[in-house]
Amino acid sequence: MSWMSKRLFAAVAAAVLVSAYGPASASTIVKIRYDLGLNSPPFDTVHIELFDDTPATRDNFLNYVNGGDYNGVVLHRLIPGFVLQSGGFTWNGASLVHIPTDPPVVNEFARSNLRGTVAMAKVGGDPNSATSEFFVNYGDNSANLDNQNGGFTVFARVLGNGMALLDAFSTLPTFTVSGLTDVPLFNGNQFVSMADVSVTQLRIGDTDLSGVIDQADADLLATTLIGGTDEPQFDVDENGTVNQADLDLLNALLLGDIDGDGFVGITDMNVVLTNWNQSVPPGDPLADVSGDGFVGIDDLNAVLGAWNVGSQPPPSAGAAVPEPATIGLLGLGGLTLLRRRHAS
Ligand SMILES: [Ca+2]
Ligand SMILES: [Ca+2]
Ligand SMILES: [Ca+2]
Ligand SMILES: [Ca+2]
Repeated sequence: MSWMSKRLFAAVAAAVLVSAYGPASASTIVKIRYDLGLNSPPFDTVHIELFDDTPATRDNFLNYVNGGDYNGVVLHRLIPGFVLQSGGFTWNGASLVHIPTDPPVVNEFARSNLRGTVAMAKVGGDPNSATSEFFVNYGDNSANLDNQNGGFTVFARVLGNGMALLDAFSTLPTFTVSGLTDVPLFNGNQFVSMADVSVTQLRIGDTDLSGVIDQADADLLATTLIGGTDEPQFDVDENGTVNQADLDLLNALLLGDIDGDGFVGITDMNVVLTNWNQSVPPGDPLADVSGDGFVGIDDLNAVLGAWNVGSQPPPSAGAAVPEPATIGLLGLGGLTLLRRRHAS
């Protein structure tokens, strides 16, 4: 083993100790994918994290989400620098009509209406009147919205670079449609609608929320260690703080995740075992994690070193997912056997 790979695997071993931390309580994440028609920016999805300290508001919002009620709902009120409001109206071909609403939810104002937070809209003069409509705060609206009408209940925040997309919306011209005075439209005639609003699972380590875990996520995490963040996808070891240990663990994951599914497990080990004792061309990434041109114990150690790190993507229909405990036993048994073979 070269000096470099010794250093590498020492780092991996250190990362394994860190992964012994238990997972923190998972927050609820809702993904909002916008239908942008032909006007597609580089991305179209925003993730918001729901707060647990406004439970009635959270559950009310989730009722609409899980009922599919927000799908097709348009952005209907844009005030640049102030708010972007949605959650109320769909276009029926002739006018904007309000979606059916559940009974109003009790006001739970607790957090400030700061930039990037999401709050419930309500009827003037009635603090407990929020139903389906919500808005994103473009700026620090605390001086106004924390006091008006009992305070507007902040129940979520925009994650990652989601505000970049919402900021882009704020440049759209607005029109009066069906009596609503500030409706943003593309090309003067195209609504911005929410194509899909659904509860989703954040993949820990997918720091840029792209859906795949790769070097870009490690690069972003490295930057974040300087800039600071408390977003859950950055906290790879799920201990509540983001620091070097998370970067070490993410790097270990990238090393051991040979098949690139964002999780280090049995499928990665199988790639190593299938190619065991084979010489491979220099730089061939297949199984030869250590890059020494040979698939052997160092590559297996990389997989074991990050074992069970990452989050497994949802299994495709019919695919069997082995129990983690069983995987661990198989893996360790295989290691003992292979070490013996290697030494002889
Ligand atoms: Ca990613
Ligand atoms: Ca951490
Ligand atoms: Ca994998
Ligand atoms: Ca190797």
